[in-house]
Amino acid sequence: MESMVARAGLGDILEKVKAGERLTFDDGVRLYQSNDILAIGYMANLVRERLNGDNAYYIYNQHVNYSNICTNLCKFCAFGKDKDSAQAYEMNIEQVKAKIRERLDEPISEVHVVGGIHPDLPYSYYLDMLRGIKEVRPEIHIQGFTCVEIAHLAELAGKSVADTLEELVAAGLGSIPGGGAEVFSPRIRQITCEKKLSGEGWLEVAKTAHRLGLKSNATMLYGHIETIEERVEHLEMLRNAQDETNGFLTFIPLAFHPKNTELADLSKTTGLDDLKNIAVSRLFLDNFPHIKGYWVMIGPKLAQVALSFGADDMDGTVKEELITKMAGGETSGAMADTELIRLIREAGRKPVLRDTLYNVIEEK
Ligand code: V47
Repeated sequence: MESMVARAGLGDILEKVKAGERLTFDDGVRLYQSNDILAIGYMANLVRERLNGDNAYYIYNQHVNYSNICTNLCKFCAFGKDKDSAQAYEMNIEQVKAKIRERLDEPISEVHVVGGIHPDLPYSYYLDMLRGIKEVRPEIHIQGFTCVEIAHLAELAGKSVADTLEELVAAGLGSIPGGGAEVFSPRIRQITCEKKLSGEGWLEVAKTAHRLGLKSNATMLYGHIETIEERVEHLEMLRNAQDETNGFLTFIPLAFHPKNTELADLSKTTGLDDLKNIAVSRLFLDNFPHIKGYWVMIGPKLAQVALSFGADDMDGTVKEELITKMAGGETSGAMADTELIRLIREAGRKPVLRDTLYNVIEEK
């Protein structure tokens, strides 16, 4: 394998990886430029096994998308709708509670709660939603509201991000999912999501949460109009933030799905680019404990292969995910825990049922 990496012209990077040395911006660019996926994957797997051994994590979870009404209307998103759209919806608190009640007989440990930037739901709605979920299922961990939503809630509340987060935590918030990061580059944001919180703003919310002791995830939406340099810059900004606060748990590369978006003329991502994003992020983000191969976005088959290319987590049972589904995702929906276990075992890894914070619930 090592001679293969050398033949791919990546021998110097392999030396750094073996020595546990940090990769530079240029190393990141070279990795993305190479199509030698086995060489890149071999190196990413070294890091994956150093950090997580043979463990492949999954979670018993549920998604609740409380509303698709959004004022940002990003060009890459098929989920967000204008308030006046015929497809717009919003759940009231009782409807959210009913969603949680529907699945009380399943061993769900986490609910992933995200929506859009709603123009007129009051701040109290969000606090009541958290309290309502906890009323129905007190022990559930609520991973909710992207950094973009948190910044919006702070504005609604007329409070600082820190004070707002403290109130959300008191109402039941457990941690923050990784959405809304997209690509931090101002060029990309200007073209695709002009109204959205800036990259710096996103990072500031995440770091504020970390300083309060909250954990969060991070994502990158790849496969649209971003350059390789913009990808590496995004990863570098995350790595720097993690050096400061050490509050990120997982990085999730998100494969762009073009259908029903304003970028619908672009192609879907390829398997090679999906695996490369997993592997390069594993190599570059040396201070992130976990990399997720999110089966909803890359499909269960590739998510299984990703377990040998840097990923150590597959996400979970999910069910009723709408963001990918609206953008033409073919595999969104539910996955049985038994199927996740089968995929992991067949990949030669050890299935580990985790909670949101990566405490082990059961080794299978
Ligand atoms: O913020 C929007 C992205 C994100 C599209 O933290 C799209 O564990 C692909 O962040 N094609 C939401 N992606 C999903 C997300 C997530 C999912 C699962 C687990 C976690 C976690 C986070 O999806 C959005 C946006 O970046 N997105 N539109 C699209 N057409």
